[in-house]
Amino acid sequence: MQVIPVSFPKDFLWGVSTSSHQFEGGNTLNQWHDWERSGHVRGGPSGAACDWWTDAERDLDLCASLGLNALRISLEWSRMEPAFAHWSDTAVVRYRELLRAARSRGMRVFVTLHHFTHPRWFEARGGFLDAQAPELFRHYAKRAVRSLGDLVTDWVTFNEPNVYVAFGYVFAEFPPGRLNELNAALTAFGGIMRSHAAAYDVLHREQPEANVGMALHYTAFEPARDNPLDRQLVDAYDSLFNRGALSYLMGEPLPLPFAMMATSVPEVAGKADFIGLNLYNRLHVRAPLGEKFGPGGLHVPPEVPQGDHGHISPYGEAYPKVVTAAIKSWAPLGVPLYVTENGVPDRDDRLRPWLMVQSLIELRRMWQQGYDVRGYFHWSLVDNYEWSEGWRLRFGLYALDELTQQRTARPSAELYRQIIADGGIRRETVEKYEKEPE
Ligand code: IFM
Repeated sequence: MQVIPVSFPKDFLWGVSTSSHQFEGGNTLNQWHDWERSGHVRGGPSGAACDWWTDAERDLDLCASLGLNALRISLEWSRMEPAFAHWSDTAVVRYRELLRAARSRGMRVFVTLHHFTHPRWFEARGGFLDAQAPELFRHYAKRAVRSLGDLVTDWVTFNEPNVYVAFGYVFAEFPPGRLNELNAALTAFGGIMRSHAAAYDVLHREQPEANVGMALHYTAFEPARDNPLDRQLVDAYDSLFNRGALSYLMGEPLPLPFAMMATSVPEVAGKADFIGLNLYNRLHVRAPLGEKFGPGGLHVPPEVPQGDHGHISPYGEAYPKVVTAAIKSWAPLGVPLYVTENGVPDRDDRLRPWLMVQSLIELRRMWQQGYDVRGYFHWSLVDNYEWSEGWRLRFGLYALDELTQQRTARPSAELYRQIIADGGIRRETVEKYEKEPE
């Protein structure tokens, strides 16, 4: 056995993350299906996705072969409640099969209730702008825990509400496709915080041992120049996008001027048993808005490490140090943290091994310094449908041919398997991936 200079605790969770719309296939009752059909997605529709609704078991076998002891999936609300107040037993039967199949392969399953998609009927009411949204979400959470609660206790109410509102109400990349509507974005965010609080309460009421959290995207923002304007814009992004949910959970107001536009949700304070961090990128920020730069002055310098390029914009700089920044930023909440997503779009597997090794080294350093970080979930097991980029960005440890559904391991799959089997990273691996790939 090689020397393991980077080792992890015995009970550390090693997983992969997935989501319903990106993996199941055939989800035609949600707002994303309508968005795809109206031609908004550049890289094709989700179609059969990774075919999980008929055969997730094939991929669960891959998870087992990697030695995973954890898995993150999401429930598709539009399958659970296809029409308002009409609950589907078929969906429950399939999710029960899936959860049993994962558990029998040794995985603890974290279940997300909302991962960007919801029923068409809910969107028609205004989504999280609807004053009734928390009540509707509470019913859904109750149905989930009552029908699946004997198989799962780890619940993620929302995936990346910060991305959901930014892309849906500011950048027009996700449904409902609204542009530069910061007020609506903040109102929807407030609605999500209220819905989280409602779900948190009902999950705990129905299942006293429930472990309920939320998964937030955290991006490292860097001033493009050493000037006060760039730094101010960085602060604004950081306090709103990265730490908006943290302010709510800490019972603190958002910084000005956002506090004046935001909904106050005092009932959400303290309602998180853990936080999931989804960690990928660094973006450079340049103010005032220049023509050469993306929305809001965001910019990815061409010389930084980057994976697959989006149809129009770059995905972002692959940046392992975001792990440290995010953990330090969220530590004041005082609850356990999990890296619920980390990865890079990388068809050729050029950056992925380096990113995985360096991110894990950062994570382990944080843990050694006393930060309570309990697990790592790679995004993702196989290539999957990447929202407005369709099939263009390839995030899988396994390559997927979405037409034949054939899976082919990328070298990173073997690397992850080895790290998990060793419970750490071998010296030769640390040395091999010390430097950013050219
Ligand atoms: O695919 C997404 C996922 O749905 C949410 N977090 C980021 C991933 C990669 O962009």
